[in-house]
Amino acid sequence: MAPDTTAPFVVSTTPANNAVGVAVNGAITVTFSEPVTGIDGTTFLVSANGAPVAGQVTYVGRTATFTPSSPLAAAGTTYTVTITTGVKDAAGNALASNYNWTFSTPAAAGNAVARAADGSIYVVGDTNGNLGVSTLVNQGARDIFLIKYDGSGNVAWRRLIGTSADESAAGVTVDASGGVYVAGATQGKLGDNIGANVGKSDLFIIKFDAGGNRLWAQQLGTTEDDAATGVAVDGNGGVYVAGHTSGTLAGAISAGQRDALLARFDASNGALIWTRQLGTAANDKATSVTADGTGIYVGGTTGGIMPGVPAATTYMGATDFFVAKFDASGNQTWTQQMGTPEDDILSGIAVFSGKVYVTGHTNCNLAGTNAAGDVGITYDLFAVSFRIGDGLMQWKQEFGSKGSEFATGVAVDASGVYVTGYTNGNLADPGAAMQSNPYDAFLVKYDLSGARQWVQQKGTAGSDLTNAVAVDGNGNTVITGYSSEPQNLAGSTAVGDGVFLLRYDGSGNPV
Ligand SMILES: [Ca+2]
Ligand SMILES: [Ca+2]
Ligand SMILES: [Ca+2]
Ligand SMILES: [Ca+2]
Repeated sequence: MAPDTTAPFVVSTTPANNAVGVAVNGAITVTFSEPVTGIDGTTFLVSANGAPVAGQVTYVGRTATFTPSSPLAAAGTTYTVTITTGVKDAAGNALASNYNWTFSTPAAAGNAVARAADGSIYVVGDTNGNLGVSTLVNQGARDIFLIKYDGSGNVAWRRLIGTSADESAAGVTVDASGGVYVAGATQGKLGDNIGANVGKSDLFIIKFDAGGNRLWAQQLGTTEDDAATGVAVDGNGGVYVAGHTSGTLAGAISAGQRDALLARFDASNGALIWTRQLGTAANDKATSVTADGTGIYVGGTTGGIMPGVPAATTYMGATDFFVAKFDASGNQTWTQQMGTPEDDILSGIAVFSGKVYVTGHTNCNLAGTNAAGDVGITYDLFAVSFRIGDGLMQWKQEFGSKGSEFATGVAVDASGVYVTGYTNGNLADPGAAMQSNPYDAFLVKYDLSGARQWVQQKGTAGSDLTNAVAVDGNGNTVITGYSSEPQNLAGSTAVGDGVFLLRYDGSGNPV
């Protein structure tokens, strides 16, 4: 018999090359013309905008599967997959050349939501489209949107803002006078204060009045990537943007790699008052910010020991989280850090009546035992409360199912603490087997002492991913995100391009 000299080749992939709108919970597969060897994490590579994606590779028959460690990013991220020539057939023939393909995730998401004192609701997000509204013009690539709803859920106005480059929205807040602040990142120039983009992505903040008129726009950045992740007002004329920078802000010192940042702007005219850059030699970022009359509270993640933590604090491993309080002058009042040997990722922060509340997710035992019992693999949500005066922890809770829970936001009022996110388990029956459906949206209520009150889980046969929650002071909540089947998401307001809005009363009933 003649020796086998035929190189193996790729027969098919999922997602297909150039696929768009790929569900973020999906696995990536490649099928070969014949059985192969050497297919593993070193020969099956996935990257997002050039950054490696973590995951596990399994191989059965002629098909290899890459399962990402966490869901793919929504909002139009492009992924590149490479199968290298390290893959060989049984006779030792290598793949003739590296095989590459690309795909991208959905083009839109609601990323943040805020409720004004008059009951109106503001939603921000980003889209590659125009929300299906012919009067809105996309300037190119991804733009940000801002929509105002009245208290009855009717659209008051919509804005689509951007440049020919990519924009992303991360935060929205409303001040007592009805001023609306939107923050995010742009690869172009959105700010009125600069002549051109400083380099790569810069952060921006834009103020609108309650009628949707743009009042001012500021852009801040370095020659490296900079982004805002949240925005908050203090009630005293200060507006604050949290985020991260891979460069060095003017007047600051980089601690190494990516650092967290906090910047104060004058709410009346947008003037930059001060910036703070803080971090460790590893990767750090602020993921959220809130404020009250006594301070500004920044939550984020770190790969080291954040400056300002109590002396006994240790870095536990992988990603830990931190909460830092600043005063209006930019002085760091206190900082707390928590974690486990695995991932502990803070995603939301809220303050109410002397306590600050954070949420996120952990794939370890942060507050109790990982619900699925598989440390390092599946995630639970967490909620932790700290005292605002000195940062002393008040309580911590971990909650999950046999699947993974990814918490994305928290809101609090006198009625309780509301945590939102998405799960591929069943939070109403946490011991049940992991569902075969993609992710569902969830909303979990705790009382102010950390006792769990109720759980709402809602989804379609597709992906339903919640990114943010807001509460109105009377326990009425609203959540926003992305659904691949918004028309099938019961009770939702379809915003356009897959963005949804769901409202609940304080008892968890849909309204
Ligand atoms: Ca754009
Ligand atoms: Ca930049
Ligand atoms: Ca750093
Ligand atoms: Ca950790």
